[in-house]
Amino acid sequence: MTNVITHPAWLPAAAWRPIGTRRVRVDVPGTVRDEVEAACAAHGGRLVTAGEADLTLTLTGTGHDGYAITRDDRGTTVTAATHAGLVHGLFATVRMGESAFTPGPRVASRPAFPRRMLDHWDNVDVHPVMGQVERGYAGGSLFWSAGALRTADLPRIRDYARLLASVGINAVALNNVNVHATEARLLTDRLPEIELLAEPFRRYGIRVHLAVSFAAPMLLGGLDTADPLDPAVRSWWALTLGEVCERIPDFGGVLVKADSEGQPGPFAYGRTHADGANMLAEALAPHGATVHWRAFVYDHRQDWRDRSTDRARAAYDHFTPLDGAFADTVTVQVKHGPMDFQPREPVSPVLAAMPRTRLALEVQATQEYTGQQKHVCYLAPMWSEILRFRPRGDDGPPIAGTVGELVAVANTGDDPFWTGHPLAQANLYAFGRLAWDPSLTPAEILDEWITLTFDPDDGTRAGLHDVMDDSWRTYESYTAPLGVGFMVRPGHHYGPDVDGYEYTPWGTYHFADRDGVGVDRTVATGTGFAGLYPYPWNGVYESLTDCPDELLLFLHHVPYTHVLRSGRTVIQHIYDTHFDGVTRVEAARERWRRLALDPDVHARVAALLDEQVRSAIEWRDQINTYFFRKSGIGDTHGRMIY
Ligand code: GCW
Repeated sequence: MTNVITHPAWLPAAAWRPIGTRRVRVDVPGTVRDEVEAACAAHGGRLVTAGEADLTLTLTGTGHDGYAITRDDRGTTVTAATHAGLVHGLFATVRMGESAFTPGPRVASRPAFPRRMLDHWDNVDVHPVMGQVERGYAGGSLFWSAGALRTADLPRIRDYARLLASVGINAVALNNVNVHATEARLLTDRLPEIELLAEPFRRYGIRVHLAVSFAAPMLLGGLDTADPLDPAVRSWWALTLGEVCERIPDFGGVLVKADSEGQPGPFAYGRTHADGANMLAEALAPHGATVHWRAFVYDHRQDWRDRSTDRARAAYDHFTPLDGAFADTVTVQVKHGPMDFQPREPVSPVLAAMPRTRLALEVQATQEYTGQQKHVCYLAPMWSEILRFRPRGDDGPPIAGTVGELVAVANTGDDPFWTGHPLAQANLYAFGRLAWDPSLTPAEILDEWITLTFDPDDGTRAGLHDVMDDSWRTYESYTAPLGVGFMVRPGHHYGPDVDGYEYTPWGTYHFADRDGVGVDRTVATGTGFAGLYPYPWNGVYESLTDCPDELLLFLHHVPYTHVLRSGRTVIQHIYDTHFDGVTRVEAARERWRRLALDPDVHARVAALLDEQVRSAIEWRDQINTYFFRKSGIGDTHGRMIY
């Protein structure tokens, strides 16, 4: 059945009115002209081929995918060197609204990162545990349903591509990095499905990428090895990927999760991850396609009794010795934190330790650990903090100047609101905008999104900011404290379970006992993780007094009576933030009730806020009770702890 998207997110028809009511000239055929033609048909304007125009869109010169907009008495002109640049210039004009047509200073913009990529974790088959989309909280896949391509829904995929292009995204990986048997075949006999999917994305300047299994030569090619140095394996990849690139000339390349959580990889053959990645790069480079190789490699079968292994070190230990060994067309894709997309982690030390490797920063728009699109959690403040972090201190470059690309795990699906929680659309929007321009502030991006999506009056705008601006810190305040992470229910990862992962093989421990809590990752007495950072952060993180409060338990094991930089004890901080977090969610719910918005959006968010309040109370009570029982120390304010 074709699922109709009833809420077109931040590109409602009304947003096109300023363009669609005017005379517009587009000098090149293709998507830009089609968009303008549709806008004019809807709003009464005219697409002209010559003569006077209020708006002219034209290709000129050579270079990057940026654009320039000039506005004077004679009209507005958008210029770009590439068709993709003109698409971005068109959407920038939409964002500007009427002001695009009043004389003003020239606007010139180019993307900070040449590749701005979204990784879908979509399966072709319904996976028995993970479902259609791994960690998907927005309904089913936009691309596949129960084993089959959603061919009838290609128009919706086109709408989706348009939405992504409107925020500057230019690359999409279509399938899950955990590649199961059916999905492995997207490379070979199911390749026609990728050909079909590539078309709507191509229209908007977005290249498609595929997640592939490292064992594909065995799974698909009948070989008895996947050893990256074996000539038969190499030629299988060269032939297979050559065929893919022939059928899809703008194929972006492959994405690989290897030697991680059960996925096959080069370790089985005593080879390095550079050997594996370079083999694929060699096959793809002649066709202008690339390799994304994930650094998320760790031992997920760790003995919890083993205190010498620290999962937070794993990516660093595996990858930094290979700096300089990767081919030019390999991008090593690094999760933002050393563990796994927790609401609060230090920035991964890998990002500062591989200067001779092209790196991508990977963030998680899908809210696996941040409320699963049931809780309001606007993530731009987190991402912005990461991008602004300076691993070498104030004199060194920020992460935004250290990595070459930005990647987000997608939060979209066939839900009528695209993202399950309607307000989670802002995360997708913000990811694209930050990847284009990391100097934008989270509040200004949110403001853009609010304007485009709701066209609100001042009160509604302020209300949306109240509910969303600080929602990530609110989420942090009622979940695992002070950067210790996890404490979620094992498996699905929703809701609290303080000891859920404590005695498991996953390497995610908090070590709480009657005396204290936290992971000693110091060089002096712990796992040495703090020493993986350059100066000054190695010293800051090593020091119990200098370590930022929000990361204290990520880096140190301390008594409950330890006094934080804030002046509060750890135990009192836990109680205070958990009570406060619930109060803030309740206030957000009240604020929301008073907002006048589209009734469908209002009702959906209102229902989700009820769930968020319920869940926040559950978090508060389990965390507070757990630490009260462990420590025996009461709340100085005498509030109810069970
Ligand atoms: O956070 C974990 C998720 C897995 C995911 C993995 C990864 C795709 O729980 O579902 O697998 O990260 O990033 O590879």
